Parts: sequence; structure tokens; C-alpha cells
Amino acid sequence: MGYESAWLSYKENHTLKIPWNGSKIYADTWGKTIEAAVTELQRAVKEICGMDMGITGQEEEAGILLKKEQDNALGEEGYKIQCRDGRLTVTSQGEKGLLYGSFACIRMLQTKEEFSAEEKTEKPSAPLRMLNHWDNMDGSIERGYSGNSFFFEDNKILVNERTRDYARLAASVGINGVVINNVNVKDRATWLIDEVYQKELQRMSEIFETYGIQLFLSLNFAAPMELGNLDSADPCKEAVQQWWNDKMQELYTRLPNLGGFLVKADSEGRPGPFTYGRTHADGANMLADAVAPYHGKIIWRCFVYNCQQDWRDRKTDRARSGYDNFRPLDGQFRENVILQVKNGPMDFQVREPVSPLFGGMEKTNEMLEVQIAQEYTGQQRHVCYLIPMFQEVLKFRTYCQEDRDTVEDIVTGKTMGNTNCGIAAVINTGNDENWTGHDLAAANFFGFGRLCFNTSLSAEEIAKEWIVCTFGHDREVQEKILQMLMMSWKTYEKYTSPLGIGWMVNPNYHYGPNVDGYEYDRWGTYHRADHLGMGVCRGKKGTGYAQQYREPNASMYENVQTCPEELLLFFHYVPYTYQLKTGKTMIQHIYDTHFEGAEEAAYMADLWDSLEGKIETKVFERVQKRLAHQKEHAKEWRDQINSYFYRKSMIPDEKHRTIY
Ligand code: GCV
Repeated sequence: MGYESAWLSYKENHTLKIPWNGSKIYADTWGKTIEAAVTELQRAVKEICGMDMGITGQEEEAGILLKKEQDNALGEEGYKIQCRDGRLTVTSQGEKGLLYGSFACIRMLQTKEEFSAEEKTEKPSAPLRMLNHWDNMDGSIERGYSGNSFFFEDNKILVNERTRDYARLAASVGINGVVINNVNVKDRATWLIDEVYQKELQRMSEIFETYGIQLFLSLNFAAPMELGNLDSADPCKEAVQQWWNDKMQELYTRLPNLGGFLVKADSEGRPGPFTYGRTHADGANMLADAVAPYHGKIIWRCFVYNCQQDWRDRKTDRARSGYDNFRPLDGQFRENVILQVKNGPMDFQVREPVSPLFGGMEKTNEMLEVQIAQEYTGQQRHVCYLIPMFQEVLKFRTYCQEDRDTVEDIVTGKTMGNTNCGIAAVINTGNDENWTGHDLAAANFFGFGRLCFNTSLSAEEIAKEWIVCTFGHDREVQEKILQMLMMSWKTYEKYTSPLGIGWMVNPNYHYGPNVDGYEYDRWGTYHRADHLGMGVCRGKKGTGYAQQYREPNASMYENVQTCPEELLLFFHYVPYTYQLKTGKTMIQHIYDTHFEGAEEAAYMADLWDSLEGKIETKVFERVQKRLAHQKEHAKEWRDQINSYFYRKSMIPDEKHRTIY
């Protein structure tokens, strides 16, 4: 199937004033990543400016120069761009930095940003900037909304031009690590660490390496049993440790660019150390020791919880689970273990508080995990630009120390001075022609990379860049799409689940309104609505979750008056008549916001319709169709949620009151 180039689809602009003289590129060292950088520059300059750039070995005759320079402040990935006396120079200490600098120059051409004689310096904020694919080896994608995998098909690994183009897209926004297979490692995927797949992985890894990306794999903790015929996967057993040591030696000999492994253990049915009475630290450290000789990393997920919960038990709380499981292990993990923590304590809802594991583990490397595959945020049929949400998460103060205590500080290494940290996103790509199903969902892929590279960029700046790179310079197009993107997250929140409660989706596939529908919510565990009110009491008198935060956050959430209203029902059970700061009752707020949200969805569809003729027909129609669906679906959300709570709040029978 053919496919498009997303934001790397360069628009011809021959009126652009080229700031360098001559038509030659010079590089003072060569390697495959520098070659890639030069090829990217050649392609972009040709397509944007119509100029063929040749290569020269003579520095004096070059218009564009890529130069390696010892500069510890910049490091291997940082770069400087300077345009002086008709020469555009990109400098870095490493090949990766030169590639990122070249993509930055291309973006400047795309956005018509002026090249300056002053040095423009950039160094990535987060050391690890990763994409997690939940691709299965049969070609399906868990929570995939844009076609099938372009990495796997019928239990085979695909390595082709699309692999390269994917790597180009990822590298252009600074991604430096990719996990290619689903964290739920089952069946054939367990064999990815076996010899049978090594040739294809080698080819893929080489392509990735060219673009500065390290290949990572998800692994099955029970592999010693499933592949090695051992009778146990106990991390403290010598035979198991030896099996992993041998396996890693074998793997790294063939795949020297392997970054390491992502592990989902003792979670949602996946095997892990609990079976043997061992801890997550025992499990992670065993693997960490096996990869340490090759500088490998073990990224261990903290998404661990009991799936079923009895509705009468008001103390057990899924939100508590990550902290309860991992906090006692702080300080016990090896240096090359990184705990990967979802942004919230639950599971990628449209609104959640920040996980208290951020700031709760002072002696452990941490990565933030976000989801740009829109599992709970409209499945790439609704527009939902998520960068504003990620920014809020990054800015959250944990109070783990006096300063440098935000989530951003923790995952960029400012808090602990570590480099084994970063940000990962569950990616939203598939083999659809446009990569992301919804054309506007590509803004999340682009935006995620840009944000990790430079956490000080605003969501709006990023959106503007993406729009120009994707749709060109028409003012009206820019303004209207920007408006759509910037309103989309809050709009989605308004017509779906109110005030932080989350979850009101159909079971298993997690799409469409269903107040009691979520598969682990048969007993109303998640919203706890009765005829008097709704919400979950997570303070001291309830599950105690609020106390997992440091002060003053714990008190802020504990107290209903100071709890941010967008999270009111996440932390408190309140009556339907509870008065919000607007003066409206809680039930009125739910009712009104659902109407507002549906109206805003209709408005977004109108905005898009008004761009007809200004956007390539195929793209225009693709998006138009999805927006028409979103508009109708938002009404369905509105009506289901509003009628459910209206009915619930009207039941006059005191007998049915639940005691909290
Ligand atoms: C890959 C949620 C999703 C699952 C996903 C899981 C996880 O439960 O619904 O599909 O599994 O999160 O993050 O491991």
C-alpha cells in the first residue's frame, strides 16, 4: 500500500530566500547518520527551494556545513545552528546531533523561520525519548486505530522502505528509542529474542541506527520456560539467571544497537516474579545484570493492579496500586533499571491526577509513559490533541525536594542528576496511508517528539509548527486548525466523563458511552454513583489514596474545597447538589458541559468544512468524515451520560443509599 509523508511532505516554495551561498554541502566527518542527514537536507532543499545540493570535500566552497566539534555542553545529541557570511553551519559533538540539527534546519525552511547569525543552540530535554508500539506479530495492534502493523505480518518481521520512512519521521522530531512489539508478549512474540528472527531484527536495527534510534524489545518474563524448557522463571534461581545471561550474550552479539527491554510483569495476566514469591526488584535486577555488560537498559512498567474489585470494599483502590507495589522498593533497583510510570494512577483517562510514584521514588530512575494511541480519548476518530495534557503533567510539582521537583525535572534528570530517564509514548501509528488514521492525530506523534526534545515549547507553538509543516502557509487554514487542536482535549473531556471520574466506556474496546460499561466496573466501582451523589472518596476516610502524595499536594486533594475541580469526583464523593465555584450544582455542571462539548464538536466540524478547497481533497474528505462522526457521537455521549445521571439523581428511595 502507498503511504504519505506526513509532516515531511515538503511544500514547494521557490520564493523563499535561501540564506546560504552556493549549492554544496560539506561534512567534516562521515558516518551513516551524517550521510542520512545530508540526504535529508538534499531532499528538503530540492523539494522546498528547487535547488540541487551537491557534496563537496572543500570546506570553502560549501553553503551548508555539518561539523563535529568537541562541546560537552551540547553532548552527542545537542546542536548549534548558525548562518553567517552565506554559510549555514550545523555543529554537534555527535552524529545524532548533526541529524537533529539538519532536521531543525529543514523545519526552519518549512516554517520560514529566519536563519540568524546568532548561534541557535538546542539540547534535548529528556535523555530517552521513546515510542512504544503495541504491535503483535500477527500484524494486529493492541489499541491500534490506524490499520495494521508495519513491523509485523503473519508472524514475520517486515523490513522495507516504510521502516526507513518511519525512522525518518521519528528522528525528525528527535525520537531516539523504539520498542517494536506489544508489552503483552505472547505466542510468537516470545521468540523475538530467539535466533530465528535475528536477521530481520538486525536489518531493522541498522536502519534505526542510521536515524539515531535504538531498537528495544518487549520481553516475556517466562521466556526461560517457554523457549528454554526450564521448569521455572524464578529470578533468584541460578539456572534462570544463567539462561538470561547466555541469551543476552547471544542477542547482543548480533544486535549491538539493541537498547534493552521493556517488561510488563505481574500485570493483567502477564508472568512475573510474584509467582515465585519474588519482588519486582528481583525480577528487574536479574534482567538488568544480564544486559549490563552491553550497556543495555531494563525498562520495567509500574502498571500493576488487581483487575477485579468488590464494590463493597471501599478501601481497595486501583489508583493506590502502583505506589503500594513500588514505593517500598525504592533504592533497590540497579542503575540500568528504569521504572516506567503511566502519567496517572489509573489508565490513560482523559483526566487523571499525576501518579504519586513521581516524587515518591527518590532513589529510582523513572520514565513517564503517556498514550498517544487514543484508546480512551476518541480512538483517532475524534480529534484530541494531547500535548496540552502532557504539558500539565510535566509541570506538576511533586514536592520531592525544594526545587527541581516537577515531573519534568524528574524525567529529564534534573532532580537526581541521572541520565537513565525520559518519556515514552504508546504510539498511534499503523499501516494506514496517512500513518495515524485521523490526519489530525499526526499532531500528537509530531508533538510528542517535539515536546520531549524541548519541554519548554508550548503546546500551541508545537501545533503551529505541525500545521505549517503539514498543510502549508495559508493563514485561514493555520488559524482554524490551530483552534480545533487547541480546543479538542477540553471539548472531548466535556462531552465524555465529567470531573475526573473517567471510564464510562463500552467494555473491552473502550469506545463509546456506557456509564457502567467498563469491564472492571460491573459493580459501579469506578464512579460509585447512587441516588444522592457520585465520586470516589480517596481521602483518609476513604481509600487513602490522596495520602500517597507529598504535602502540600496530599492536603490539597484531601480537602474538597482545595481539590482542583476538574478532579473533584476522582477524589471525593459529593452530592449531586454540591455547589461548584461557578455556583452551579454538580449535576447541573455535568448536564451543561455535555451540551457545551457536543456543540463544540459540531463547531469543529463546521470549522473544517469551511476549509474546503484549501486542503488537498483526499485529506479534506478523510478528516471531514471523521469529524461528522465525532459530531454525532458527541451527542450520543451527551445524551447517555446526562440521562443516566438525571435518572440516578431522581431516585427518591433513601433505602438504597450507600454508606461511605
Ligand atoms: C497493552 C490497558 C489497555 C491494554 C494495555 C494495558 C497496558 O489496560 O487496555 O490494552 O495492554 O493498558 O498498558 O499494559
